[in-house]
Amino acid sequence: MSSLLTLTVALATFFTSTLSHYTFPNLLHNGIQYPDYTYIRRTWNYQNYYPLFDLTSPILQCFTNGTYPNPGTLTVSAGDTVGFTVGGRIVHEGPLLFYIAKAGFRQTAGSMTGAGEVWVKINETRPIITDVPAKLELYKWPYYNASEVHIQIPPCLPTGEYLLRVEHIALHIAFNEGDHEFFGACAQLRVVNGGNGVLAPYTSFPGAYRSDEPGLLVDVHRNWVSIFFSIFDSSGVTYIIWER
Ligand SMILES: *[C@@H]1O[C@H](CO)[C@@H](O)[C@H](O)[C@H]1NC(C)=O
Ligand SMILES: *[C@@H]1O[C@H](CO)[C@@H](O)[C@H](O)[C@H]1NC(C)=O
Ligand SMILES: *[C@@H]1O[C@H](CO)[C@@H](O)[C@H](O)[C@H]1NC(C)=O
Ligand SMILES: [Cu+2]
Repeated sequence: MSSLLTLTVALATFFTSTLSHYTFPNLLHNGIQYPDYTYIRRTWNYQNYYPLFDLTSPILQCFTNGTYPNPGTLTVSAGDTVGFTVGGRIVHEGPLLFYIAKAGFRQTAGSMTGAGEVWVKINETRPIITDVPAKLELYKWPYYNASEVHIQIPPCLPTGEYLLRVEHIALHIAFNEGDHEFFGACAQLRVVNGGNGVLAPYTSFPGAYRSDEPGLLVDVHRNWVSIFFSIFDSSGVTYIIWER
């Protein structure tokens, strides 16, 4: 009896994690879908699709834990659009964000860790609100049920090597502090034909988020009147790259 129970619990856990959670395994560029974890660092959850909860973990940098196979670095032009496939589907309420980090002196996209104040947010997709007051139901999030996500490399981004970090934050039960779920991955890119943009402001992982900030300790099911437009601003990290 107890072994049957264990099996049932194990199966339930398996289905919960793989059916309702997600990864970002394939890079998309110029009509090509690259194989799993090619140009993308293989993430800590590539088999079980688990969410990351711990905002103090260095895993938050690129969603890797320890070693991963060398993914290589893809050459793209500034202004190109790149995408990530979603392993599973994005089935939770929450914003989709993209961050970028430039390789420093004597670093490459392959050698840099993503540690330190090196990250700049380049995009954040919020819910589409047509009625006020509004509950932030699943369908109001533009990436609900998405099987791929896309980002334009800013045309003004300077030439160089970069990590491009995709992040989806699930907020469906974030009314309990700590019950935010983080999913993401980093692509390694060599950006050519760049511009004269200035990256700012910088943040770090861990460090960018606090579990009690208004954007992460939030009931997305209640009736928002006006403050919903600012609930994802609270990390203090806003856009973007300034055109010089
Ligand atoms: C990360 O890897 C270490 C060492 O293998 C392991 O102890 C730890 O549980 C892993 N963390 C997660 C979140 O899987
Ligand atoms: C962010 O991404 C969204 C969705 O792809 C797009 O509509 C928007 O223009 C982007 N914003 C910036 C500042 O690039
Ligand atoms: C998600 O998308 C798939 C494929 O387009 C579709 O078959 C499915 O019905 C969608 N699910 C929901 C809940 O919208
Ligand atoms: Cu979940």
